[in-house]
Amino acid sequence: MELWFTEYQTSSLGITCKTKKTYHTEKTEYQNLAVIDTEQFGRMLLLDGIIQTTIEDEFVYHEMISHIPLFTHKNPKKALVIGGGDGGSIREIIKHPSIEKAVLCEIDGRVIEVSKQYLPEISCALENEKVEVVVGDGIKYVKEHKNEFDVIMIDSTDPIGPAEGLFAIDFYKSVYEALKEDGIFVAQTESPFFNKDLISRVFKDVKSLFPIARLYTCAIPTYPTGYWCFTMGSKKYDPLETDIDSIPDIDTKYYCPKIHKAAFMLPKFVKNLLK
Ligand code: AAT
Repeated sequence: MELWFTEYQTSSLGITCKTKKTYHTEKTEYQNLAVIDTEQFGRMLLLDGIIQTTIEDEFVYHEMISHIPLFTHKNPKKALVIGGGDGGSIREIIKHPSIEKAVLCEIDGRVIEVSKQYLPEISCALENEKVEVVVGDGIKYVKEHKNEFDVIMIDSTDPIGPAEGLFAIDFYKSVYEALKEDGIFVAQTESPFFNKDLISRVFKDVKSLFPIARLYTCAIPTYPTGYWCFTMGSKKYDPLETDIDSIPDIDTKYYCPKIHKAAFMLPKFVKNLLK
């Protein structure tokens, strides 16, 4: 018997995948959590029926949320990931030799445990000695830390439920305060086709707080529209001025020095969202 999974991305559009196996389903304190295996994208982590990451395309998101800010910063030592319980962003951060400590603050401990069990390729660095895992609300964690991090990444679910506050200006203010004087933050900010108002509002908020605000994009086939963006706020370093010739060769599949700058070259309709 053929079994297919559909994520309803909007009320009139979805992505459908032929499945091979259901590894896990549970209702956690925060959300419905599932891991399924699909023909096209391999194992997939679902939260409330929404694709969070898949074995086949996770590299794009995790490399792009991490290496762009880490190589924009000249010497990142301490990094924080909010959300991202699958561990993919942490795995990329650990590839940077300058990193001394990487903290993961994920609200749902079950996402971490289930990722360790079924997505070892993604979660593999969570046991690294440089990594501290905190199970708790990222909003509270960021508020309680001042002047501490070089880079903060908001690797969050879509702006609903517990993640809603992670897209609010008050949260970005506490992110500003949790960063050191030359700190950088990046947030995943959804699809330029479907989330125009959100992208415009977040960019305006970030620009009102940080001297440098930038937006960059990449291609992620399993996220709505396949075209995704990240918003960066930086206190000192401009990613467009990164000396890309000095970026060392690290083990990546999407990110490379040329993409470091090319990702910021925006189509007109995306640029227009930032006016
Ligand atoms: N690495 C790609 C996976 C994610 S998962 C995002 C995580 O954010 C989830 O595990 C969720 O439990 C966690 N989260 C949500 N709200 C909070 C919060 N307030 N504090 C800490 N963690 C939180 C990103 C997927 C993007 C999907 C795009 N469609």
